[in-house]
Amino acid sequence: MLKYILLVGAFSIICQETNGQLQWGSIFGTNGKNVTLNIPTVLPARPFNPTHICELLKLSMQGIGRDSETILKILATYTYSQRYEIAATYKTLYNQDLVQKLFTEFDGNILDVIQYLFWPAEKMYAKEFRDAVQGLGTDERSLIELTASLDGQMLRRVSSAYQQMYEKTLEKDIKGDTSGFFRDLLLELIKGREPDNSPNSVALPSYTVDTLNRLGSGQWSNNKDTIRDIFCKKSFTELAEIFAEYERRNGHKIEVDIENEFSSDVKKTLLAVAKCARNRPQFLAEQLNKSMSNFGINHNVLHRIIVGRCEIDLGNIKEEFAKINGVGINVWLKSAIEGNYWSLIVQLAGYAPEYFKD
Ligand SMILES: [Ca+2]
Repeated sequence: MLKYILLVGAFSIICQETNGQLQWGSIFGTNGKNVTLNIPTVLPARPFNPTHICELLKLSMQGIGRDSETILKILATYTYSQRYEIAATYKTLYNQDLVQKLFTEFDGNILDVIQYLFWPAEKMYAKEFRDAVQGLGTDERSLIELTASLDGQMLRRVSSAYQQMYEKTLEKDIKGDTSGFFRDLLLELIKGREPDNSPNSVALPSYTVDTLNRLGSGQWSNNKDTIRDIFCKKSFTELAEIFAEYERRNGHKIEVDIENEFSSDVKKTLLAVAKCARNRPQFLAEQLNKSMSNFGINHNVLHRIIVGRCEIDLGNIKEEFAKINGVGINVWLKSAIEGNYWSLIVQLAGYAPEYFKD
């Protein structure tokens, strides 16, 4: 049984890699625009037999000693909805909370990852927002990353999850921790931008470029509402078209003007939105790369990017990361984390675990 599951797990990783290569690169979508396909690193694994998986988990956590290899392989092989089903089955079979049981088997930072794997994404991001504002000071970089990179629909779900979890609104907590135009931008962003497939997103980008160009040099900060509405409300797809048109008409990228017109956190927020509209995987790869400092790694950034994107576009983020850093996420992480923690993270990112090496 153990061999069977491991074999299935290995096969699903191979399929993902194959898919990754087949899907990789740009294709021309039906509307003639250049579209890059998202490459997840965790896909629904088939066959899927929750009862057999639970029996294997139970066996792996029985008695003294534990079979970490099997447990982590299972955690990283299945999608969120499959894990949800596994946990429900485990409860039915053994009348025990699987996550609580896993918590008794491991310790340290891996527990946060395990928790996130069994939470819906909006709950994870609500916790990440909470960590960014809670207590003295503010983690502006995280607020910018989260509000600039998440889809509008997700941000609306996060606001609702936040209220349920902390009995106060995300809006109120952001208001209390930030000020000025930076605060206005964040509050507008958490309302959620238009979705990329919205029928409203086909407005001519040249109209918006007209509006921006009419503001004039040095005047953007006197027209904050206009800037806010463009950067915080329009879909990423539409923004990408606006920025391309802006560059065509003005002879330079919009980022040059953002740099000149604003400073500090406002500038960083607008640049982050621009980057996400152009290439979100690249933006997230940069955030991941910056999460490592002389003080070690920022575990929050690592957890939310790996867990939050593994079923969406972590494959694309890996490609971008390798371009920036020169090595893969798996190798890069070896200088910061180790053991089961490292193993779970890299498997979620679609790498083979290499359990017994190092
Ligand atoms: Ca605070």
